[in-house]
Amino acid sequence: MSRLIVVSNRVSAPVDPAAGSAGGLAMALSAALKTYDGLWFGWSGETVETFTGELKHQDRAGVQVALVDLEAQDVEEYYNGYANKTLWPLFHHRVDLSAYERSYGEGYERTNRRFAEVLAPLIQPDDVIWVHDYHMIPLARDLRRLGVTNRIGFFLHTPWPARQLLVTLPHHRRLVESMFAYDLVGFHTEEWLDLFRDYVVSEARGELDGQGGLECFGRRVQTGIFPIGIDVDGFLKARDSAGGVRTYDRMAASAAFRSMIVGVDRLDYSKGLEQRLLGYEQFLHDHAEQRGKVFLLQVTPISRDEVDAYQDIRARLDALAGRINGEYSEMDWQPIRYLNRTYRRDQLAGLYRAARVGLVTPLRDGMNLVAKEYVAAQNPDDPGVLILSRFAGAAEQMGEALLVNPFSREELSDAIHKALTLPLAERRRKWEALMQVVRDTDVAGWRDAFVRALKAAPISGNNAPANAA
Ligand code: GDG
Repeated sequence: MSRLIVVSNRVSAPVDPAAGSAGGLAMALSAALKTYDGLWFGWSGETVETFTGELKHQDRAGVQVALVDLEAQDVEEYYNGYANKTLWPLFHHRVDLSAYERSYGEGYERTNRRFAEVLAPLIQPDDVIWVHDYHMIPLARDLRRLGVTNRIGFFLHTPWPARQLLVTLPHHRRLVESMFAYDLVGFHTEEWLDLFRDYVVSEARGELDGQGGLECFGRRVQTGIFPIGIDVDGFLKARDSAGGVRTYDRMAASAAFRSMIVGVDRLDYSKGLEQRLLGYEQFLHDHAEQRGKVFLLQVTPISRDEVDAYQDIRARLDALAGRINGEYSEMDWQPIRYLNRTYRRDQLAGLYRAARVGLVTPLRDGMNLVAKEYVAAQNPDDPGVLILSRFAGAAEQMGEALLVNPFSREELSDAIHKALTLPLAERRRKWEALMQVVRDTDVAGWRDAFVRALKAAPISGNNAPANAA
């Protein structure tokens, strides 16, 4: 049996899986690595004066992990720079926020080369390599340059941007060309794959081969759609655990005679948090009869605080939540509870269950797992209603949610009102259809489908493994 090597910028294999704090993706990849006797490789999160390439090997509950430290300059240019200031905003259609500096591009290339140089000696002839996300797009090209001929797959967790926006990136062609060093490139949705194809065909003059493959730059790459999901059984267990039930009880008591609306998002401009608060404000304005009867609980852990754009949006959200609360609060009621902190997974599950409405309104999102978690946590006899942005990848599968355009505060207001007043029979019908989707697309199925497709991908001449049949 061939080994699986997972590569991602940060390695999230939990030290103590029983603690239940690791997300579904971390658990699913860890389980696969145990089955396939594999290895998880990435940045340690530590910085050093001078890059040495020295590997730190760890055994995390049976999962082998190999970590490498980066130089401060690498972190600044590759991680904070090119990955989070250039590609992340661009891939989320925020060209206005996408900052490009030559040093970022150089740092990105250099750091990926370093990752490749450290990883290559660990690779054995039969290994299958699975690279994750926008931090490491050129990695396969750099591994090929070092003579690695194994099967290498890439999965993008974010959206792929429209061609007209991607061309604003200096050296966009080089970035896309590097994706043709993979054997398989996967996206969450048909829409992201279509946009990728559009670039390849219209900008780079490539061709579709009619079998899910694309030919361009003298190479061929297989493509596929792999919608990610959650660990449904694990999440239900968390919901029904002592911590999950305690949180549910606490929140149900806190929401007595009131309906709770819940939002859970990293503090990120792609999540549409400002627009969400404005939509909720519009709802309070449009439906005076609902004031005092609902509240919005918004859990928003701080993320990427080193990047200016994140500090800006944080300040704007603080001001907005404060303004709305100042304007609408009563002595015994506050319309928004805005929390910049994280909770354990079992607490989140209990929280979702106690919420009458799940408000998931990103402006653009690769998939969005909160939508699936909210659905999974509901009580089948009395389920809440999911309001979902049509611009989340999840909307491609979750058409039974109340789909909204998050840029329209009136539409958000109408959807909140509809969700709060939807009859029980209709809530149940919607929930059953959505829960089926959540079950049909769980994270283990996603992982297995990708690995299967990678092993089955036709090998392009240049990449052919020495031992290919
Ligand atoms: C990227 C793509 C794609 C949030 N707050 C807490 C907490 N969370 C957990 C949620 C959920 C996860 O973080 C967030 O996942 P999302 O999918 O919503 O969003 P991103 O972080 O942007 O993820 C996205 C995903 O990759 C997978 O491919 O779906 O489109 O952007 O699981 O529950 N978890 C805990 N405490 C918190 O306070 N424990």
